[in-house]
Amino acid sequence: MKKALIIVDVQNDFCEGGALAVPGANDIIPYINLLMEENEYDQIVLTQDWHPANHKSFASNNGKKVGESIILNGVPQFMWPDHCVEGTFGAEFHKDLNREKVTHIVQKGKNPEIDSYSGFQDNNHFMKTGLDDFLKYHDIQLVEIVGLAMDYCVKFTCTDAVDNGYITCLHFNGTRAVNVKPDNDRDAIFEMIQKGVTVLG
Ligand code: VGL
Ligand code: ZN
Repeated sequence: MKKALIIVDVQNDFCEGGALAVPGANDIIPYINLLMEENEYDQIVLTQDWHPANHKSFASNNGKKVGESIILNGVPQFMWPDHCVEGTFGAEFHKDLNREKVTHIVQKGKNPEIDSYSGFQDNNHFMKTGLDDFLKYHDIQLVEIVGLAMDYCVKFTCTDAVDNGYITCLHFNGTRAVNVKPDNDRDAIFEMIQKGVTVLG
């Protein structure tokens, strides 16, 4: 059986000192590097949050405050600080992440009108990113998922992986939650387990 490692959004803006820093984010990088050393993955995929400067998930582009919510094209949208703007340092992968064995990169969140937490598709379930096609093309049946943030992009990537038919494992030690809402980390783990995600570590 072929397996892939999916590393979600390990980018400067989600790490220490970044525009949308996830507490403890930097601590997962050595763990992820070790996973890649100690396991033989058939594919290693990075996802990269990659927004145009006018992206509607930014509070600044809606005259809102960070933490408020709006309805964006029919779906609730949390208002984030400006982050992972295409071509900026914040959008780059963290320098300590070992990228030697990476076989594929998926950028998401490029359409200014809709956010894309999942590595598989946008939040409206309108456009696929190509990740499922890539994994199916390479006969991947099992995915292990790590990265940032556990309660947003990691959660939706995990639940979409289950929906797309993959045996899906989350490495608890390879992820951190941003927790902009109380108990969001706990709720996210509960949702993933209910969906059929196996939580490791
Ligand atoms: C993310 C909020 C906004 C994430 C991306 O990577 O979890 N969260 N954009
Ligand atoms: Zn984003």
